[in-house]
Amino acid sequence: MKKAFITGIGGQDGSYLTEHLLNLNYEVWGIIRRNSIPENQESRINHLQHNKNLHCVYGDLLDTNSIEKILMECQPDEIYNLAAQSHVRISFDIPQLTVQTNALAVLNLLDSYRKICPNAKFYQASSSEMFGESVDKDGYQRETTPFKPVSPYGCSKVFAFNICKNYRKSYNLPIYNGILFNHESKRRGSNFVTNKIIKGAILIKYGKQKQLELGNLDSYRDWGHSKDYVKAMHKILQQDKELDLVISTGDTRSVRDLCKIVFNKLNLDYTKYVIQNEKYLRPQELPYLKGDSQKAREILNWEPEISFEDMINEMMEHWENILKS
Ligand code: NAP
Ligand code: G4F
Repeated sequence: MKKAFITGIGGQDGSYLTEHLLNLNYEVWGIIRRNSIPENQESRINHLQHNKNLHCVYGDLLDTNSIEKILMECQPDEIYNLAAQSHVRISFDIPQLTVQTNALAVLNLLDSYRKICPNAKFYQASSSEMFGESVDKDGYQRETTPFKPVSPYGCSKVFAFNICKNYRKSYNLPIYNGILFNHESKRRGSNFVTNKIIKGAILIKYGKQKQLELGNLDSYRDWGHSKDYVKAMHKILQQDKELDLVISTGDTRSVRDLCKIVFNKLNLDYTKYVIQNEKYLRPQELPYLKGDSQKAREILNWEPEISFEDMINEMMEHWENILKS
């Protein structure tokens, strides 16, 4: 039985990855922070707690002792570093904590891993936010596109990406980067734009909210489903050769398009309800993301299975059920 250690197990991806690995007969270990919001654990991970192969323990990426204790006890075959301050706009409000968590703590984790279980394979949750304002001439971002990050979050993830590559080469460690484009689900935090729009539109439909305040409606994102993307994470670690791979759908839509689609499904005209509030704008915006995941599709034999339409329907049904109950 293989053992996996997941940081960020209580997050959107951590919870779907745990389900996936338990189904593949892994023993899964993960850390939950002391101050994690219990309601998030309730909707994401608690339904798995009865599984004897799951061990959720208290730990924090900023507390190296807690990490080393768990690594020594668990002795994992695979490590998935998914923990992060993952909100881009908030990274402008708390840049230091963002860098401590997303960059420095990755360096510390790599050192602990190198000391305690260097044979384990290591997955780093890298992000399309690293590309920032960089787009290839054909309108895509891919593995060879230069990084030009435009947020403290993006900068922190570029550091983590680079230090992972540096440790891989310097110490001959099996370290892999997945460069994932945006991915969503009903478990997405409701302050990310997809879930915020869907929840807001449904509250408006049922008369519980009058307007929806958003930031920039004219940025474009390549949105996939988290369930598909955690399968890619696992496939990346099954490769013999260490890799850095882009995972994306290859389609892009604007935030405005998303508003239109969601409100139309509820027979509402979004222009009557959506207003802009400056507090949701970012000091610097990443205007456009569209990923070319050709390399991953060939090497991993992976492709997204859940369509954008089905993902939006699933998320809408989720909020409608919550509201009805
Ligand atoms: P998420 O839902 O925000 O989950 C992040 C998890 O990290 C949360 O469970 C959080 O715990 C935990 N965490 C934060 N700080 C921590 C610390 N100091 N110690 C231990 N745990 C800590 O994010 P996600 O969408 O699942 O994303 C997973 C990873 O992929 C992140 O690294 C993110 O940056 C990256 N990524 C995401 C996307 C995407 O579109 N979703 C795309 C590319 C890359 P609490 O519950 O206690 O806050
Ligand atoms: O949903 P978002 O907050 O996601 P963003 O910034 O693209 O970051 C997500 O994807 C990254 C991968 O590229 C991950 F690395 C990261 O961890 C995170 O998961 O915003 C999407 C777009 C942005 O252009 C934003 O300006 O929506 C725009 N937006 C407009 N109004 C808004 C809002 N975003 C949020 N969160 N809230 C708004 O009111």
